[in-house]
Amino acid sequence: MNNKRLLTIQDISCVGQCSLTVALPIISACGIETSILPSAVLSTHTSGFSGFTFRDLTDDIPAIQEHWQKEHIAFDAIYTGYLGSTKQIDYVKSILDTMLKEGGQSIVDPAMADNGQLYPLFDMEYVEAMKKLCFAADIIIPNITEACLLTGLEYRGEYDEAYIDELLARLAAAGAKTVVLTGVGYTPDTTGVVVWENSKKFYYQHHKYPRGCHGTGDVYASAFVGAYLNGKSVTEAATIAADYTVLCIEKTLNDKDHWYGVKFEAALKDLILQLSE
Ligand code: PXL
Repeated sequence: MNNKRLLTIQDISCVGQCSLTVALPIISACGIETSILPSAVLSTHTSGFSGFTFRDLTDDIPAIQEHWQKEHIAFDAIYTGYLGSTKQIDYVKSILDTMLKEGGQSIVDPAMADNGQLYPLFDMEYVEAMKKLCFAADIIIPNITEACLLTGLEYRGEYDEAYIDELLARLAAAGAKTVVLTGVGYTPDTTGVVVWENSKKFYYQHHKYPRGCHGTGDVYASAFVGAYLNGKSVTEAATIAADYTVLCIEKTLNDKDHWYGVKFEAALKDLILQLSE
């Protein structure tokens, strides 16, 4: 166990294996003290369930921040995911600006869209606010859809390396520091992750399973954060998180009823082993 303390800000989807119910166990299993700030409480996630409840916790955030400041609480890293409202993004930006220890790292997963579409509760005002958070962060973890929304590049389901280079160039021009771009595949049966750091590009390709699994973005980002805070480089952490996510998908594929998330619990021991190597 190292002595790093992380804060993660994202929603509690009570059922559905995403956001905090994924981030907390994965990052804790990586040996990192994990504090949480729930952005909202939902009965389930919003992709595939209907009639979910949604309680926005935006108005609770300033008092929570104020209390932490009175207690001189600060974090070695802050990792944000799915947020509750456009107004909340400004509050979260203030937490990133004021609650990190010196040299602390901010890691933002814009968690707002996939497969060319915004998630149900979001609009372009939310995207505009998310730009401010992403372009101030040390590391961002968007998928291609989110990167397109952040840069105004047209989303394409099929693309070549020049398209990805254009996306990375636009992110960099807008202020992105280090980018971990997920879901990048140049052939039908492969996908992977592109890391853009210090103007250098690194690509890790792996197998793509035909069935898309919900929640893999959160599993990936959480494993990345856990590995990175264990002292792995960005490229090592990106690779470890990719291997872990693929394993989680493999543990889930044979269960047709398990459509709402991946069985990340079944692969945690493999992630822990990887980190001890
Ligand atoms: O996995 C991203 C996510 C997180 N939280 C909620 C969601 C989604 C994706 O749909 O609906 C509530």
